[in-house]
Amino acid sequence: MKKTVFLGALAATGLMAGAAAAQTLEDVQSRGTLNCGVTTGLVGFAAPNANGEWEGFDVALCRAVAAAVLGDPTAVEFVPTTGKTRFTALASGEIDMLARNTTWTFSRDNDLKFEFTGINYYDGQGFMVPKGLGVTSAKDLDGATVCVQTGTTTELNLADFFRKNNISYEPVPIETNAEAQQQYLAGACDAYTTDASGLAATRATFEAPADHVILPEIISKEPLGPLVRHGDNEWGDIVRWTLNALIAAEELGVSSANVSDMASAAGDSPEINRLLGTEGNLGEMIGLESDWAVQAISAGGNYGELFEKNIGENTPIGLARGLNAQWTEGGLLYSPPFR
Ligand SMILES: N[C@@H](CCC(=O)N[C@@H](CS)C(=O)NCC(=O)O)C(=O)O
Repeated sequence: MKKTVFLGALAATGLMAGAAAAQTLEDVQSRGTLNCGVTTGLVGFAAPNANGEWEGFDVALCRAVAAAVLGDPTAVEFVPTTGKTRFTALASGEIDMLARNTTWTFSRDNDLKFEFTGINYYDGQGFMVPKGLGVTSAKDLDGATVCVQTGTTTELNLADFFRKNNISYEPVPIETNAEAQQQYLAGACDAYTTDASGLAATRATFEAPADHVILPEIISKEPLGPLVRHGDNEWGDIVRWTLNALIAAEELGVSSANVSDMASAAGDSPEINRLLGTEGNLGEMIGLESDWAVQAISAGGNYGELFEKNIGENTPIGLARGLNAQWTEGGLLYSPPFR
């Protein structure tokens, strides 16, 4: 019942924000900064570093959008949001876009009235347990206490999984990843469940990561991506095509190391020329400068560079590309053409 009331209120806010939504590009340009909603902290995806600067794979997307629109990847105000507060923050206009490990679902799109503008990480939900528990499969968790973040798809999938397998569990509801980590390590729950990337990121910060295992079952699809308000199409296109530009740049071999060279004069790849604005007028079509994609790619690199730097196999998080490889490498990343 409580949930219905909450969603109802959110829908009303969404409608009010809808009227102002079409303004977002102008708002960002006149403000001179992008208000980007991120997590409260998930190392590798979005967290402040020792100097208090936000870093991570989702943070990099905010910076790429700021670079494309404002020519400055540092012109971003990062707004920390929890699983519960993120949608109100977007619907109310407090943030211009959300880049926060957020799963694209039917009801978030159609009921909460948001527009997902792509997928920057194909994920799925998993479980982590202390090795000492001796559990090797999620199906052995009958009767377990499970730490889970509220306001997430995680909560719903957890219920579905136990119901489908006719086993029981006791949820330990938690608001933030930091709190979940603390509760889990203190033994307040037998298992922690969240997106598999989040489990890897969380475990990487443990003192003894090897004392914890991530169980083999992936119980859901979690296509994570950036979102804007429904009806905010022009702005949505900018977020969508900035992500596509980073993905296409990797496919086409454009990187932070060679982008300024490649952008200095038209080369012999027509698609690279269109992407970098040395040919055609794609920038104008999207309401931006002709070098918008050059700016986005220069901000932190192409998709592959952002992946390797923040969450890849040579980082403590150690994620393989897997489904997040380019389509040419057997993965799901597939940018529509730049033409
Ligand atoms: N993808 C799921 C779960 C998102 C989620 O809350 N993930 C956690 C762990 S991966 C997170 O980002 N926590 C950071 C925080 O607590 O601020 C959803 O969209 O509901």
